[in-house]
Amino acid sequence: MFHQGSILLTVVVSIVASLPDPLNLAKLPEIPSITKPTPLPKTDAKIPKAPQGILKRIAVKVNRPVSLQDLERRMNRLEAVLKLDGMIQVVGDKMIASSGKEVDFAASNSTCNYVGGRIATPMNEAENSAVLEFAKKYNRYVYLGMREGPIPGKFNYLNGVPAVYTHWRKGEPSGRGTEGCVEMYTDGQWNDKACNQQRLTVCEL
Ligand SMILES: [Ca+2]
Repeated sequence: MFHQGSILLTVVVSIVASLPDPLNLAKLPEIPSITKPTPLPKTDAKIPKAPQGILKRIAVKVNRPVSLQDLERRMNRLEAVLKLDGMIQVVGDKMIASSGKEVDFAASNSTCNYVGGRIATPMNEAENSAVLEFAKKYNRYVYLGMREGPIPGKFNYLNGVPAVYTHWRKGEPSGRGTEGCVEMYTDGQWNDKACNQQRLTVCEL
């Protein structure tokens, strides 16, 4: 029995050995040895020196020199995105924006100064409308960049110059020296008001 099995095994092994190699293993090419990749050329080397750091940083990013026109185009696109989202209002050369926070007049003014602007100070109807957009968006009153001067009921810009444009609600200003700040209602009209209330911060930049 063992003898017959041994013969059978030998026959099977012989047949398998005589079959063609289905994978053609003997002819597979040698696996090339792994070598370090060729380093990419340094992009900095192709870019001429930019006049300012910001231009250079963008140039490296887009891999070509950047002109002031390119920079302006990029900024216009950013501005458009912010407008689209209602994050900013642009009127004339002013950009109006809000922190969305309610604080008193001093804190509101400080916040605006901190970001390089000042508390919103509408100088005409268009600017008033731009500030109003934020009053409506947040449904909150807004302090404006004016204070009552030495004459009761007469309001000045923060540099002391008398306000040239006003949009008082009928009967305002009413404080006669007791309401030193100006707030905008959610219909765009103004009211003189104490400076320690919590009002929406809206800045112009
Ligand atoms: Ca009042």
